[in-house]
Amino acid sequence: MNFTISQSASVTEQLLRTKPGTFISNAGGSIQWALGAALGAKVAAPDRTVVSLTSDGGFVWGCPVATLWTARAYNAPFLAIVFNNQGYGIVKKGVQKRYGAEKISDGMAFEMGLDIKPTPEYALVAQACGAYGRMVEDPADVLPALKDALGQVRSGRPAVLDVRIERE
Ligand SMILES: Cc1ncc(C[n+]2csc(CCOP(=O)(O)OP(=O)(O)O)c2C)c(N)n1
Repeated sequence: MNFTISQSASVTEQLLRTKPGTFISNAGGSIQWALGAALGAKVAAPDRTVVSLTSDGGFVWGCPVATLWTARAYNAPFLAIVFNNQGYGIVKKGVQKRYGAEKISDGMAFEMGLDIKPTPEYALVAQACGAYGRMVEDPADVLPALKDALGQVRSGRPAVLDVRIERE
């Protein structure tokens, strides 16, 4: 399930899927789609490994407590990967382009509601719901974290990787 936004080009470049039904996106504008869609996909196809690729805005809007708790309680584990750039990146970029990046200070971006900073600890949100949660900052940790998280999912526990692609 893919609803990445600012990172969508690199995601589609790197995930070359040729089998139908293995890469599902939403052509509409619902930024929160990937989290609930992953839960639905797992319920519909319990034998498949389901991975949700979501922006941080999409994760927040995806009602993560309800979704992860349900995945845990109803035994529908999936992996959610949060592309955490600590803000509504595409909207921020548009505003900066229109008004000039130098005119939009960090303080103004926050006041305009373009940042999600300081970032919530999404790994802890996951843990609070009985899911596995891990924050990843160092690119060298991405692969081990993915293996870890997929192992958790295969053992029956939903998992969230909070991947920091932009730092404070
Ligand atoms: C339901 C819904 N409300 C509002 C929007 C408008 N919108 C488009 S992108 C975006 C935020 C993008 O931020 P994020 O989801 O964190 O993705 P990023 O660009 O940072 O990768 C919003 C609010 C939308 N697409 N869908």
